[in-house]
Amino acid sequence: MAGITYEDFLDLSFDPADSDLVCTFRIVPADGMDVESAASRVASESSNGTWAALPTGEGFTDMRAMAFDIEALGGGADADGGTDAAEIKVAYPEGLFEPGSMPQILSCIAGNIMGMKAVDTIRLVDCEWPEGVATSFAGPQFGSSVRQEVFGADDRPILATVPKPKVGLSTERHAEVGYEAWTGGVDLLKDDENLTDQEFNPFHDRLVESLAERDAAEDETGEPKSYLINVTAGTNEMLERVDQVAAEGCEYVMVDVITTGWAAVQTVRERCEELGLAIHAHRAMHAAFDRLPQHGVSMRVLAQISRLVGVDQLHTGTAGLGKLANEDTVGINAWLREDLYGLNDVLPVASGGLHPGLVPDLLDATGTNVCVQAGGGIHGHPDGTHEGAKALRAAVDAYAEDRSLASKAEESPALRTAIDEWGTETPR
Ligand code: CAP
Ligand code: MG
Repeated sequence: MAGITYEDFLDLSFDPADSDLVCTFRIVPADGMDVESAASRVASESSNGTWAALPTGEGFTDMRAMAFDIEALGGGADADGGTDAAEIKVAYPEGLFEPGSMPQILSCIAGNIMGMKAVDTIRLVDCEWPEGVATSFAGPQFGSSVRQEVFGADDRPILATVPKPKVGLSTERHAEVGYEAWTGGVDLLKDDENLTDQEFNPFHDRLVESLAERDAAEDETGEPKSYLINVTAGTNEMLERVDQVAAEGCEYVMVDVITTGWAAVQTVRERCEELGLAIHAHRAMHAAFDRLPQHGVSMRVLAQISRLVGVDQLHTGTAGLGKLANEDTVGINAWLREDLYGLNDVLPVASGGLHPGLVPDLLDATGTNVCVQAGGGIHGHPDGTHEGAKALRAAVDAYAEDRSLASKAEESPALRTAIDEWGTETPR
């Protein structure tokens, strides 16, 4: 090859190798740009091309990506989709990627191309991960096995709750809320995404006091309980917090994986393996990437990345039943569970506007190998947190026993009150 230009990154008869990473993008070309030209620019800029023709030859390894499939989506396919929106596939050679480095991969497949003038919008919709790239990552240390291994919850989802108001509670009050929830039947206390180490509730105090209440709740109920404490911070500080969590005898840490960044999550994953801790991934800020259907990075891809870098539990939405906009919870959960060259699966976490009345429809959609998380749906119970926790646990137990909420409510006044309060409606 004497030199490479954009045209060298498009070949509609190209057959990707098994070792290639294949990405599907949805693009809307800029005015005056045909789909083929836009597709070749995407492949070029995300591998080793640029706007100018480049010399090649000695000392150059051909690391070109190839746009090889173009499917027109047709006029009006999307809200602002223009008439020439298309789905394109691009194959990337394995050698383009540094093994085990998620930042480097994303600088290729979701880097400069997101801002190219050649496209009005571009969305990374899906990735097919080849074995070489996927297994260069550790994947989850435990995955969904935490449900049985930590909690012995064979036939039901595990339950988590986040104290509300989300920030502002004192350490003492936070730990008390944990005790009320744990003894009501919840398995996991969870921090909110913006609670880390603030003056009103310092990290280490919260860790120690919450675990003391956890121990008391375990004694009282005879059930294992645990705590998803939010270690999110700069990487070095986060590692110190992970060490503290292990030293105090907890099983998990929680990380805001998007705001923290994938490199830091990879580093935390290594430390968690040394210490035997599971990682609960909160996805705050994911919607900055995935909310607009035409642009950004899909939640499906963010979930794939989360699995590769090795989180054990990940928020994936509520299958349309909660308070937040969700993208394809069921499809994403299926991907998190399917075989990926022997890497562990990820336990999906359904959260955001859930309450007991939604449990049957939710579990019909997600299955029971999930974590159900409710904040307002527990602490907003008319009789308080403890009764709220009992109501959610009763709803989940009813599902495991193949009984209706109405029949279970006859023996669970807490559930009766929750149903009277919220019915089976999705909150807005
Ligand atoms: C849930 C939650 C979670 C969301 C995040 C909240 O509280 O704590 O942050 O679930 O969304 O603050 O909204 P509620 P997702 O139970 O009171 O709604 O799970 O979709 O990532
Ligand atoms: Mg929250």
